[in-house]
Amino acid sequence: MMRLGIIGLPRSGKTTLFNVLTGEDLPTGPLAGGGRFDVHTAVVDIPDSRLDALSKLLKPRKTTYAKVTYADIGGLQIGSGREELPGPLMNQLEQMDAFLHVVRAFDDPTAPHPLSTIDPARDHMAMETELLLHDMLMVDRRLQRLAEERQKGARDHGVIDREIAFFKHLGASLDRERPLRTLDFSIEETQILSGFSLLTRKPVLVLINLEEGEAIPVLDVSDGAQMIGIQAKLEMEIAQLAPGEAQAFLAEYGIEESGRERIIHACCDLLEFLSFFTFNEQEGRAWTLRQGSSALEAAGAIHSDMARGFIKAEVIAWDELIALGSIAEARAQGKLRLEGKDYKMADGELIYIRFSV
Ligand SMILES: Nc1nc2c(ncn2[C@@H]2O[C@H](COP(=O)(O)OP(=O)(O)O)[C@@H](O)[C@H]2O)c(=O)[nH]1
Ligand SMILES: [Mg+2]
Repeated sequence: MMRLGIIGLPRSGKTTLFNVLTGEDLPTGPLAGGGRFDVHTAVVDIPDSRLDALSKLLKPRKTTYAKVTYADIGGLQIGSGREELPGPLMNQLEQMDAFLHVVRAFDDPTAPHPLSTIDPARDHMAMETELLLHDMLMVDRRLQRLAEERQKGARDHGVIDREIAFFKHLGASLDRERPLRTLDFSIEETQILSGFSLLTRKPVLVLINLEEGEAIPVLDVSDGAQMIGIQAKLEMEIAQLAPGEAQAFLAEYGIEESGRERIIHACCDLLEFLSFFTFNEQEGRAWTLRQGSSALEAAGAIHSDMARGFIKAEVIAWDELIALGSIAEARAQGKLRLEGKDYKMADGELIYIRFSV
């Protein structure tokens, strides 16, 4: 399951966004949180209109959406990265697959900005800098340890020297203010890194929290991050309306996709996830996988037995099935393709696994 951590300066709208994404009703505003360490977590369905269309056609008893975990992580602020982050905060940040970085562009005198003025470019850099500083600290500490190890002769010198060179390379990138997410790592390097919580490795979706009707400012977020505009407060008000009212409201404002859907879809792109679907009489269900995953990995996501006893997969794109009108018709026309275990799954496919254990 995808885990997305909401970060940003105090009063940027993190908790407001969390409410939008999860349907919760946590208190927001100057009296709530205010920069202290504070985490709220919720697991919610990923809305998926493709799954809805398939369920309408195939009529399973129930429909199960893929899930995502959102965590509203308060406590990162200017100066946080200069020393070691408190354990519980570090622990939370480390667990995330990606960050949703909320950057404040709205003005609201009742919720003063911690730096008094509204400056999205400054705030974006400030948070990036905290993450960079934190990673520098981790890299320096590791280099010290490696130097000690080398002196003691604890491990083979060649191995230690390679690791030292690698961490120096990371340090050089950080010194140039290049987040580690902009670097490519070999399998060996990824293994070395697996024991370290380096925060700038994680993908970031920058969410510019706009004033109603305001255009998105031009920010340089080219460092492997992506950016979209949101109106968290308005979205929260919409999310708290009754479903029928919300529809009317969205239509009135000419909003095609709710903020919640837009953000989750941007995250799936950012993290290079794909969705696939399984159906039987009982249940129609959506699953998420890394892009480039095979049919065998898809089977393994459903059940380890299916991977172990994998024979073949029958595969069809969701919209092709909708156009054909039924599984029987798809089969009759030879559109239900028979694929082997190495088949690379594409986004939006319906799959039936043939297996025997
Ligand atoms: N005008 C406006 N106010 C917002 C928006 N998003 C959040 N706020 C307000 O900003 C204040 C701080 O929001 P909150 O979600 O608690 O920020 P957090 O400290 O980052 O969790 C609250 O008073 C919100 O109502 C927005 O999009 N527009
Ligand atoms: Mg908050």
